[in-house]
Amino acid sequence: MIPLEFRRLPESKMRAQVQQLFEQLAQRRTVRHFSPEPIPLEVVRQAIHVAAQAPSGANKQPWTFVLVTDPELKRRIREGAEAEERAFYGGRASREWLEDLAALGTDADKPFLEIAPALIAVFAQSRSAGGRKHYYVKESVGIACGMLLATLHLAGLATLTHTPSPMEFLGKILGRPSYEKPFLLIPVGYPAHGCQVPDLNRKRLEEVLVER
Ligand code: IYR
Repeated sequence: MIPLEFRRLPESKMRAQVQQLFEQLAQRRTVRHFSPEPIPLEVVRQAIHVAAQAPSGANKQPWTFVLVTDPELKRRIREGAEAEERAFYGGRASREWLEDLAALGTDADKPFLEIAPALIAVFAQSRSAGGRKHYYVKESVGIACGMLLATLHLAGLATLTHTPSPMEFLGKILGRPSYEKPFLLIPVGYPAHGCQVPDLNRKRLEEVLVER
């Protein structure tokens, strides 16, 4: 054990911080139309380093982030994703699911997988390379992904949480070992000029918070 480094803030500072974060993060929107312009990759690498500070079950840190910028790999990932998405939109998805997606305007075409300058493929490790068990893997990797999305947004970059399903093609294309399962595919970049997003609302605090 070592002493904790912890700085108490005056209440006025606490309020200001949380208000500022609310205003910034409420602005985050999933973007599906990217500009092909390059982005500072060092910022993306640092954002991944931030994500890797997330808490995890027994501190196993059961995540791998693959930063993909190679055009040929992006092309193959698009090909793999679109094959799954065609099956999804062409019959695998229930009618209710397709109804729920209608407002988003999505379909099986995923040009953003080639246009976005970078893709982050996040993998969840069910165990270590040496065979040791990992715990609460989805919770841990989910928290890290939340931190990653928030960081990239605060750093001025747009993201999309893309989950073609199933994603087995990702592990094959990127040469990941069998104990790593694809978790999330995150295109990163600047929004295309004139990019539009669905007009959606977030729930009010009273709808999501219960106090007892
Ligand atoms: N993976 C598909 C479908 C899709 C599913 C959900 I849930 C979304 O919030 C959005 C899309 C696609 O990417 O089009």
